[in-house]
Amino acid sequence: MNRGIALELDSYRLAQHVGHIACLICEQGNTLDADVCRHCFAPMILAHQAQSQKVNPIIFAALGPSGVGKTVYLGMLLDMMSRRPHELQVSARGGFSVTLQQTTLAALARCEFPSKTPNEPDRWNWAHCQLHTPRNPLPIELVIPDIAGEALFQEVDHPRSYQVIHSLLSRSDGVLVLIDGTKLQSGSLDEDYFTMKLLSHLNEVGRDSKNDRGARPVALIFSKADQCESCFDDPTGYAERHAPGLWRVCQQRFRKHRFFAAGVAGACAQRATHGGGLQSIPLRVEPRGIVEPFEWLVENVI
Ligand SMILES: Nc1nc2c(ncn2[C@@H]2O[C@H](COP(=O)(O)OP(=O)(O)O)[C@@H](O)[C@H]2O)c(=O)[nH]1
Ligand SMILES: [Mg+2]
Ligand SMILES: [Zn+2]
Repeated sequence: MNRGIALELDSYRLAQHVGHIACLICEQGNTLDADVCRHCFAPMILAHQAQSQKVNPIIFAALGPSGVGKTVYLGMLLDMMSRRPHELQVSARGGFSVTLQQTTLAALARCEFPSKTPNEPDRWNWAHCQLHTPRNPLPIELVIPDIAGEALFQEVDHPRSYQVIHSLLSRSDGVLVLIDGTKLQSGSLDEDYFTMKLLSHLNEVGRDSKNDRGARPVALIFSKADQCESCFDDPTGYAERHAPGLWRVCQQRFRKHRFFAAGVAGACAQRATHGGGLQSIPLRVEPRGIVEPFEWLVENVI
């Protein structure tokens, strides 16, 4: 004889949550108790915090291939901006927004670079901050994630394979593109191709209307410039000489763009790893050119 048992259906459990909230990044609906968006895996805390302010935050994207220095740059940038006494300041909203700067600065203090950003979107660090500018009496909400380079290029090669990156690229109000200055210096054309590919893709997924394409401000930053000093003297001239393809794409397709150079380490050494490879270790922390691209971007967005 069979005995009946009661099984709660998934759909019935969902019905208990009558309220829905739209993900801040992909704008798809989620239940109120979701931690990460079920469509794109962006943290739902961003949507909850944004809802309390009534205005949609501005979104910046930091882009570039894996190993270009996105994590180190963003961690240092957020830390420097949060400690400034005057002018443009940044303050974190929620403890999770401090994690990126905390892990970066803790690693540098141990004479290490932070570990590689995982590929899974739910393991990325997102910073949700308030910008305090002398011009605006009210703070401006800003969201900036630290994404993985492999995931970014997978999305560029196979559009919509990473929904979160697709949404981020379409929704972002300003873009920081990092280019490895040391690789360009050594004559590698890979960086030039990578960035051209990225910018062409960015141009295609531009915000809302077609007229708007090319109006989005793009700050192009030569990273690790501490290892190639000539970047600092004239970043635009450096782009023209070492990355001519990229330079031309910027002239033709992005009305608002500017080249910058940035470096976090003052001096680096190489250490042999157990696997037989070499690992770069920062001997000194000497940030240069970190804040300027961000300030320029903010000026052009708000
Ligand atoms: N010399 C120097 N090396 C850097 C700098 N930033 C990053 N690097 C090197 O680049 C590696 C990758 O940096 P990371 O920020 O993790 O790159 P991401 O994959 O783009 O996030 C680090 O492990 C360092 O070896 C810098 O400012 N100066
Ligand atoms: Mg990273
Ligand atoms: Zn989403």
